[in-house]
Amino acid sequence: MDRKNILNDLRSLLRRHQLDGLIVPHSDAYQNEFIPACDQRLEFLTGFSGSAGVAIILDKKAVVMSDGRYTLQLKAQVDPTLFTVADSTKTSIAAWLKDHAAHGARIGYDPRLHTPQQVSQWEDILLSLLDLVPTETNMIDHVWHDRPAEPMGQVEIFPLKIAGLSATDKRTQLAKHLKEKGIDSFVLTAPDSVAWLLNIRGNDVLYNPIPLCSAILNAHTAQLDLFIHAAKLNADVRTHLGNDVAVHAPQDFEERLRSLTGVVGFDPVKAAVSVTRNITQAKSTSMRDPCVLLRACKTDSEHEAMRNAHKRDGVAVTKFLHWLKTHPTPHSLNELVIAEYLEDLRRAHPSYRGGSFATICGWAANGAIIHYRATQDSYAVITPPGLLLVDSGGQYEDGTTDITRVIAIGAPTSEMKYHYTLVLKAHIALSAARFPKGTNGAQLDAMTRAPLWAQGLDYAHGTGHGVGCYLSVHEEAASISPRGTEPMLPGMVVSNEPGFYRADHYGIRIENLILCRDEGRMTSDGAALLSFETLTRAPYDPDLILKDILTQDEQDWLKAYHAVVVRDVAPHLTSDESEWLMAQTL
Ligand SMILES: [Mn+2]
Repeated sequence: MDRKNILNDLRSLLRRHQLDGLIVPHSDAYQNEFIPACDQRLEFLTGFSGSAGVAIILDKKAVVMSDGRYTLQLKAQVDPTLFTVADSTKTSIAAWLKDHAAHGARIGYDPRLHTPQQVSQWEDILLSLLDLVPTETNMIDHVWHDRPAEPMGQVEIFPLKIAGLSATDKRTQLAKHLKEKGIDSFVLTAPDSVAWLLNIRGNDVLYNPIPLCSAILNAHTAQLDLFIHAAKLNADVRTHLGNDVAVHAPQDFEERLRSLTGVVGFDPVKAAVSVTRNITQAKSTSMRDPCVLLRACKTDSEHEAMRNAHKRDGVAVTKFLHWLKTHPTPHSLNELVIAEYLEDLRRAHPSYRGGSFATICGWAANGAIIHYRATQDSYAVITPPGLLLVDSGGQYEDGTTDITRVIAIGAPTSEMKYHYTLVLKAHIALSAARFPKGTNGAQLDAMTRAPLWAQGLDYAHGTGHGVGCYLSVHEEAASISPRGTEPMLPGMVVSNEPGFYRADHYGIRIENLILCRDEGRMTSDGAALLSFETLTRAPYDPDLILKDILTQDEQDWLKAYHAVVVRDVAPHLTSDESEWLMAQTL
């Protein structure tokens, strides 16, 4: 594939459409985290395969920009004779256009791929300088002759015994909630929201069991228009969807939007500009996707399902840790081989459906790169002594997992142990926290960081994100981060993943998933007291723990956690593995 010819073709196409430039984002029409091959337009055009970024094509110049994580990858993948590269944390689409596009230039963009929030940011800066032109069709698709077909993964029913709430009940509840807010219908553009609402799962993209689709819920009738390729639905799924769900082709979505009347809600972070542009008769109003909070507070049966999935995942991870810690020749291993071994262990269980994201397996200095990913072209061989960081997760038919463990291979230094133990203290602080209802993510984040802050240490990422139940591994729930303004509520499942990174040396992150629960008693001020139940089941590396700097309470927590791991995991291990696991406690 000759990128120079593609770029020439694209530029002549733009000229024919009276456009002086084009914005090409990484995102797809659903703002998905993981996007199908047919929507990898940025990579097709530029060669850059990172998970975030944008290209801007002008007649004589072109740029590809992404954030600091991808500086090296941009240089390696992008042909410098065709594109310059830029750091999107230092410039922006609008700033770059302001500097490089001619005054009055007509710059095209596909309104299906950008949110109103993004476009209004450009307009704030560029409104009087140039013309931002939404294109009728996607310009890249016209020059992408061997573009892969859209995925047609079969939709599956998500069983009621796991969901705990029927799709009819969910729709009724949601419709009532919308009606109370004066909304006549709501446009759901996030596939994970539609999947949750209809108790269905799909097979269209890697790592996330969503069916690519969108929907419009009528708040008065609780009926739903579902826009999805009919080929994805078998007779059982059709029956499951029932008479209150009308199935339409995805290409009918925009026409249906144009026919809506009354007040129509949409989420400005998730819906595309094309959605708001097509709400022509109705009054559109922006609000948060109402599925988000309902989905975040999981049902009792989802909790039970997730507990079971985590026990299974714990067996795979514990077997993995045993293999790694007792490996006779660790120097024969590398990051890719290790990640594959873990994947094989998970795949051994029939309920496993695949990873929940691309495993981060980082040896030594690579562990300090927070979003590190080994590739066939670039990976490290294990050269003990040192630390290995493995952040991975699985999709099981009844739950999603996400776990990080750090493993010492060879003798760790006292500095490594000190840093590991401080991160462990932070991790235990959140696991063992009790707090009144109303406490938000930022407050919990500060509680978690306190043991690190006390020693002048910190980490440059959030402490926890929501996790779906056999859905997205990065789901909105009370985000435990300095920006987390939302209160933690009973039923939410979030990650607990503090870390410490010594650049060029090693990275430490310890991650479990935790479930927020109501303790059934009140604080002295009459607020419900909440706490967490840990779902993840896998030991920590005792070679990295300095017992002396743990308090008695922290040691007790560790003992109790380890006992639970042994109870749930040991029965599924070989006798060697089981003996090894028993010896992992302090
Ligand atoms: Mn995580």
